[in-house]
Amino acid sequence: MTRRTLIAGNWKMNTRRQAATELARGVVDGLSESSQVEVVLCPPAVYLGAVAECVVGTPVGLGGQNLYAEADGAFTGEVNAGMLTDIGCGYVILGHSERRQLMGETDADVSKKLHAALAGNLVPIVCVGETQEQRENGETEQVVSDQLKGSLAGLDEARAAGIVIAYEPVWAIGTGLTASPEQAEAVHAFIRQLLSDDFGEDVAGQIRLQYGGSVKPGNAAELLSQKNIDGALVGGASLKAEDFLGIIAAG
Ligand code: G2H
Repeated sequence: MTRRTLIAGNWKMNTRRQAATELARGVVDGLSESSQVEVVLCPPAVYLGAVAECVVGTPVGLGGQNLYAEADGAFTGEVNAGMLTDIGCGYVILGHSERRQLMGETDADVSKKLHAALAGNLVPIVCVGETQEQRENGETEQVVSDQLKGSLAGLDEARAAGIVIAYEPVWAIGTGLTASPEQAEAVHAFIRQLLSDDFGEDVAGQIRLQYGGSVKPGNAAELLSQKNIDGALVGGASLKAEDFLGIIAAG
């Protein structure tokens, strides 16, 4: 099963309009024409429109960092799937650990968002991952399994093949610590097996699994060479075009 490598830049709550457009243009201009890697930029929601203008007509895609799982209505401050597709998004990050930890997002919330994303023709990038304490207690597989089952609740085989899972060990996010390629591959293989149990081997073989957590140009090639690592969700290193392009080149 060949899975196209997917490198997504999660800009989190960074940049201003000018920095966002310069960064997007830097990625678009620096992308090798022969690159086989799929590239997606996920800027803050308020800059999606400005970044969309930079990437429209290029191979670079656009994604949201979150959505609200309801149709239009009285939901002050929220953005829904229809708005994201309208502005040019093809992807949306869901259940990032920062949203789980800081905004109290639960697996049930993520599941609702997943179904809203799919109904809105967005590819969901569903994030899972254990904390340092959970890893030290030997709970990694249980935590990842619970998050995955809860977040994908109600998903059928037909739609499962199109989703993306990002394994992001919380202890490696923005800390400079990175899971070793072997540590990351072990959890990715475990996730692939869980997906196979739920959706069958064929569908599981089509689902792309990204690694996230302090991915940099210097560690990307080894991570991306692992059998079950099909891409990267990049935070800090996606804020400099040169670094992000270095990661893409490693794919
Ligand atoms: C993990 C990752 C992007 P960073 O959150 O989602 O961020 O690369 O800064 O660890």
